[in-house]
Amino acid sequence: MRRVITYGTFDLLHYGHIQLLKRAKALGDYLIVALSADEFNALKGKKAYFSYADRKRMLEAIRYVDMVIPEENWEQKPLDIERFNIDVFVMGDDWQGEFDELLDGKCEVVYLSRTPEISTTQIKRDLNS
Ligand code: C2G
Repeated sequence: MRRVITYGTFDLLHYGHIQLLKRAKALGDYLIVALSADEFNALKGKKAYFSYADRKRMLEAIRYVDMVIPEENWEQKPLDIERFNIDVFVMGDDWQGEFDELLDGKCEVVYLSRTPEISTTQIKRDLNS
């Protein structure tokens, strides 16, 4: 059982997120999503439109997602890798290289290409224009 993990806010869920989750799941058999808690989003300088509970509910409805856990800080990644016996850590390539050192030797680290034309920020901008 190859276990995959990925992290993110996943606010205003869109097909870029779905594409990432689909490709992440294809790298193994079980996909855990560490979903940024509202408090952690504040640390990231983000304010999600949907609450953690609502974002979690939406992710849990996606066929590629097997488990959703809270992401509460930057430091938990190596602990999560241990705790959930993770084989593959996956992020979009806007994070290219960011976690190589932190996870060195702990698991495979894979950066997948982002879906270029869509983002939560773009959606908000378009809706406000
Ligand atoms: N993503 C993507 N294509 C898009 C938008 C997002 O592939 N058009 C990917 C991102 O690269 C990321 C995931 O979807 O891997 C979630 O995106 P965000 O919710 O924006 O996550 P982020 O705020 O980057 O949080 O500790 C890591 C952070 O929590 C990542």
